[in-house]
Amino acid sequence: MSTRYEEQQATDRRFMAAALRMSRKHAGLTATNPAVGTLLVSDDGNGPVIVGRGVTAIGGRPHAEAEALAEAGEKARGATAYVTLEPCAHHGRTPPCANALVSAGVARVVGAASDPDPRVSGKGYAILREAGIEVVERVMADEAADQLAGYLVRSLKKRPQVTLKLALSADGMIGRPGEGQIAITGAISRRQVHLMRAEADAIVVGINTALADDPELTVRLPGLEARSPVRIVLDRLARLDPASKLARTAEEVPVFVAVGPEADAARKAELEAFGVKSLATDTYDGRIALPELLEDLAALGMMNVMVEGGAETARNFLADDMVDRIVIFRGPVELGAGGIAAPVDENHMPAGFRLTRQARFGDDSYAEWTRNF
Ligand code: AOF
Ligand code: ZN
Repeated sequence: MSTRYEEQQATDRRFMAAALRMSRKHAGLTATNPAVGTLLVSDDGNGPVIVGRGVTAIGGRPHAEAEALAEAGEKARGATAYVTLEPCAHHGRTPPCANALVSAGVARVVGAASDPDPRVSGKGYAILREAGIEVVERVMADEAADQLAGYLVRSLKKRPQVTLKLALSADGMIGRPGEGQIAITGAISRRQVHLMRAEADAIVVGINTALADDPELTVRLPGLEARSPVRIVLDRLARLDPASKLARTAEEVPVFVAVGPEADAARKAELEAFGVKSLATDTYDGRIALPELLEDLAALGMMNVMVEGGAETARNFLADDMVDRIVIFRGPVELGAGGIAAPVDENHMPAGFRLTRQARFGDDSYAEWTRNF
């Protein structure tokens, strides 16, 4: 027989898991704000019923709580609110969510992650408790931290969370020199990559990859085409080809070139005529200063950046200690001698990374390593 307390805990976890899943709907669409989920659940003795649901709106506002309270109306009175992030306590562009929950007569608030934003940090929960609301913190906190990692990393480190994505052949290569894009992984992996793109705020590649592969770097999943994130090329000398797919689609999906002070002004102007925007960045050792670039991206509100290639770019991000998550898709094909060796693989992870996810996508294996932040 489980106790009432254990039953309550199981119910809380179930609804928090649902709130977390729901919030993913807007992952990658809410910058500068994190994508938060809220469920309002009332129980009149016949079991819990969801009376309101909210996800941080596209563009970041209204906040999740406001959306859920709007749906619930009077039904919020006496309900339990499940919030994946501590409700805000500040008068920003919207009134504080903590106060809105109090005014609506919510009886209980169950929270997952705490908000490191100094305007909120602990104050949101304090407002609720002072109003006599029962507050339970840190329910599914690890899962919430994983999902809100981009926001948390940005708050703590003033840069976005960086995910390094690699597709490796069975013999540990990422490609063959001069051959452009080679299919290493299968269709299911490709769809996963596109889903990851959809949930990111930006995709980064080096200029060599942009020139060799002429990639588009958009989301091409049915129904999610509109969710392509910003595309960024590390292009110290502004060498991106104005005839490239990236430049030619810059009006539809933004393209930035991170250029050094030594970039040719005429080349920059030519790219800008296509709608490509330049991000002036310092350089060192003949390459773009990644910490500075990432700080600029965080200042633009970005929380999740995905690094997609190539080997040199991956190596630079690792060398500068700017990687938080490494994901490896490994396909069954062999590329043979003369291939471009992977900068990192399953058996050679940098210190501090631990295996956090594994899956199989058709004939490919997938694994993800994460570093604590
Ligand atoms: C919430 N619910 O759904 C989100 C929150 O610029 P503002 O006024 O929108 O405030 C941004 C801050 O709000 C952000 O730094 C974070 O602390 C919080 N995000 N809070 O109560 C939400 N997205
Ligand atoms: Zn809020």
